[in-house]
Amino acid sequence: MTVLLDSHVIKEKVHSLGFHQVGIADARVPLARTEDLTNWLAQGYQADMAWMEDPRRQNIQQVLSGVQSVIVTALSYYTEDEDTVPSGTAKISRYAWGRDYHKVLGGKLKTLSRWLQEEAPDHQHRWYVDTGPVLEKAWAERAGLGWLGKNTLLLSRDFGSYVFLGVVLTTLPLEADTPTTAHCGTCTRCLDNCPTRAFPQPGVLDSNRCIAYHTLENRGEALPADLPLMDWVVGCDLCQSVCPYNQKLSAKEIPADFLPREGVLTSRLEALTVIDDDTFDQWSRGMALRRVKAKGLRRNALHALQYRNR
Ligand code: B12
Repeated sequence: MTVLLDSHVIKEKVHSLGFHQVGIADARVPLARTEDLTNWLAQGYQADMAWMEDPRRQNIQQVLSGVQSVIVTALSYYTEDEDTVPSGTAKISRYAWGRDYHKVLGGKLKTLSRWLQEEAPDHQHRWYVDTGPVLEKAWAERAGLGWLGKNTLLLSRDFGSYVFLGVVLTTLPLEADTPTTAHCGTCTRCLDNCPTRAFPQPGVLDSNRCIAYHTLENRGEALPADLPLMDWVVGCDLCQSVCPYNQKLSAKEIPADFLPREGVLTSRLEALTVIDDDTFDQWSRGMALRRVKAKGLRRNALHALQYRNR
């Protein structure tokens, strides 16, 4: 039986895989956001993430030649657990509480791509979750999943910003969705709650000042001495936790994969300053925080403690 592959059929398939949101963007029209990326790079806001300068990120046709559509998916990772922890406990951001989202979304996107390959064998389909030179948030915005908030994250009324994004680039021509309007209004809670003032203007993040950047991507031996980590050791949620759209979310259909694993809400900063490689290796299996590595975690915990006690 031949299935007619139109946008509707594809979206049904995406939902059947457990994704919470899906939208389709026309890949033939260049993204206006590309110019924003150029400006962002010119300001040096990528800090040491030189891979952000990959020219393919500016032109999706260089990622997959002949790409006509971008299928953008979102999966919520919100759980009802409180993210407030007792003093002296290390703070680990929600995205890293459970199973590595690259694995969770990657599994689903692989299934989707294989299905597309079977149904449309004359076309090419390529999936990414975080791993490719693709402006995922900007494509999600164009595909109508939500708007880019003042904290720069993709945000929607129904799912807030605690969503992971994944994309499938395809040479299939598909009916595209319409972008939504932005609904941050005059609210500036995310900007005001950032202790390092990492947003030079609403909607623009300077990674050099971002706690998440320093805990996750800074590969230096030590962090800048004057950087307040506020006890964060893996990522940071300060510009999300205060967002009004993240307050009343339903965690009913969140994959069990994202429930907090042992230690993510209870590890003491002191203990993490001396966590040995083997213990970290055991603990971090299958988790996104593995990327920080034992050495990075020790560095972050030490910095957090030193900053507190200075
Ligand atoms: C690099 C990166 C980072 C960097 C830089 C973050 C950033 N904002 O760029 C660091 C390490 C800091 C980081 C942190 C986090 N990240 Co990250 N990150 C990425 C990555 C790989 C690329 C993002 C990117 O393209 N940045 C480049 C800049 C130019 O993009 P941008 O900020 O969106 O820039 C736009 C605006 O600045 C705007 N703009 C530019 N100039 C101007 C001027 C004006 C006036 C206006 C209004 C707008 C504007 O246009 C730009 C282009 O779209 C994506 C995955 C991907 N492949 O897309 C994940 C991704 C964005 N990260 C994600 C997550 C979960 C996080 C964290 C929440 C993790 C955590 N808890 O610590 C934090 C959030 C910090 C934050 N507020 O952004 C998710 C976000 C999901 C969502 N809901 O949006 C993504 C999409 C990964 C995924 N597949 O799910 N991340």
